Amino acid sequence: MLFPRMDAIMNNGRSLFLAYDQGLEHGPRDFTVKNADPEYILNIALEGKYDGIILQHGVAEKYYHGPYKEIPLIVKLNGKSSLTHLSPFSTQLCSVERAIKLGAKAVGYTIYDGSDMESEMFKQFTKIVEKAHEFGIPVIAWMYPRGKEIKKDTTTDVLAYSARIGLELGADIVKLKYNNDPEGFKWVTHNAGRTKVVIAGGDKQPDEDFLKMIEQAMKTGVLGVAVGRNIWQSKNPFALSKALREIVHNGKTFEEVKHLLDKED
Ligand code: FBP
Repeated sequence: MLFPRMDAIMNNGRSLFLAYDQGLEHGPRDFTVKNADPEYILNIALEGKYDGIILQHGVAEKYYHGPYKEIPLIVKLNGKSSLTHLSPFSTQLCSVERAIKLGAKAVGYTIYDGSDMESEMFKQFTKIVEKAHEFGIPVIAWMYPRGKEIKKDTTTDVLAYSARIGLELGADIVKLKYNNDPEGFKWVTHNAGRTKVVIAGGDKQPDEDFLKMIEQAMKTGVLGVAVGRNIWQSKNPFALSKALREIVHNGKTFEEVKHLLDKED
């Protein structure tokens, strides 16, 4: 087994990932004419110097070419649409080997802990960890507690349990929702142990509120962020990415970077 090469998706000990798998998860309701085009997103990732672009294998195969290869690719190995209302379950769609052929530097997988189907996802995820680590590829677990017993998915207890499951199952990074409770979230990152934590973005919020949330979250022991709609649904995704990068990678505050938002893309 090789030691997973985390450096390929980190910079100065921090990570900034751009998520673009929502076309499968949510469908075109998230899109405009502009951001439905994967090239638009890849240009944001390239210019914004993201440490990873998260794509499904189909999009990677058709668009991850030429200059875009500079952006480290993270292939999401499972996924589901929002067209069904079955128990939360997201099955594996792409193999680790295919992801590597497409150029992946890391792979991702969503686990709905708390779902009736969690054992199936635990099993698939564990096999992915085994295979990816044979190749020295880090594995990111989207830990999304979901199911009849999960009344609220952002309490500190629920998030800390999710973080811990990620560690127990061999994730190198867990992706979690941030609950706007910095003290509580320190308990969450503590429970992740040597597994690193990145936070998800969620529904679009005003650019300023989004950056303030990230500034706060960065003080809780997280590695960084893996965000999508808050960036590419913004009117100024390029300027916003620059400001975000300053906060995540250079420890700047919202007050120090807000002037960057004045510049229109
Ligand atoms: P956003 O920053 O746009 O919320 O993306 C994060 C993400 O984890 C995506 O990778 C994924 O497509 C989506 O959220 C899943 O969201 P949900 O299952 O909550 O609808």
